[in-house]
Amino acid sequence: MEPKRVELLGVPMDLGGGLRGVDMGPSAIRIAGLGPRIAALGHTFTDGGNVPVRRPESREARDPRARFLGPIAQCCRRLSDRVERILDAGSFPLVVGGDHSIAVGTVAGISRWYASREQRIGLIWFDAHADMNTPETSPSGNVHGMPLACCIGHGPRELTSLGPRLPMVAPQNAVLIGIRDVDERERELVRTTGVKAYTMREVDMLGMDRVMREAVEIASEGTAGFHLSFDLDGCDPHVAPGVGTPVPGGVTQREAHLMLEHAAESGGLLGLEMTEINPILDERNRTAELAVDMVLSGLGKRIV
Ligand SMILES: [Mn+2]
Repeated sequence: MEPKRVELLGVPMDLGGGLRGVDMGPSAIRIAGLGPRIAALGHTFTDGGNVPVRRPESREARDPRARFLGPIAQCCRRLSDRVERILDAGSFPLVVGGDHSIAVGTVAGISRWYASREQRIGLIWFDAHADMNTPETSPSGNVHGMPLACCIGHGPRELTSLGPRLPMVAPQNAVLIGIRDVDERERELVRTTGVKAYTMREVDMLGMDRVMREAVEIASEGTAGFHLSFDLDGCDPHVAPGVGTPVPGGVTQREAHLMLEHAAESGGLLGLEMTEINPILDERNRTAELAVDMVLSGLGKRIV
């Protein structure tokens, strides 16, 4: 793989989830050696610092159907601007959360940059959950259960409108991988929007190799390439215990590596994002270390 200039942005946001702690994700992944290990691969690494985020203590949740929507949208707007500037500089955006609601900002930034060149982007979303609730369907009102819906044009206007157009990503270029816990009223959106969903059943039956080959094809069809948004809870809790909402029956460490290796080999990866690392629930930082391993595979690390 060609050497890249990789720029890290941390987004210490925990406004979108129900459990505290994912705001420490960016620190945990830095402590796990992210920068030096990316540099050791032959890339140039820059740490762009953190995007400022409001503390939940300083704000009221307000709308119970979309808690902290205002400050989340504000953070996503800042993040999207930073991501655009990274692309302007010819660098590769690597975003580390924080809860998964930050993906709206990342996707908005990448899609805006490509839209100004009259190109669209695809999206691969790795997750135990579909993240396709809306304020109308969400049982919890936690915005981290809504970002994929927002990226494909459903949800609060404060978030869906951050992109260059509505939707930021065409549903037919969006792929979900690894889901195994979908809310009752969320199902309909998963079924009807045109997003391709590879549940754990499909991963089991087809194998990650075929799933990822197909996913890359779908996300690349008519686009400049794709962003990969990786929620650590997509992995099995045995390998990634430090996540806010663990769900048994996830992908193995090796399957997750294979996914990132395919993304790297496709040549179409436009941005990469690691979310939902919760150091409070982790065991000696192993989930952050796993996230670093995943990033390295996504940036072209091979076994031999
Ligand atoms: Mn998620």
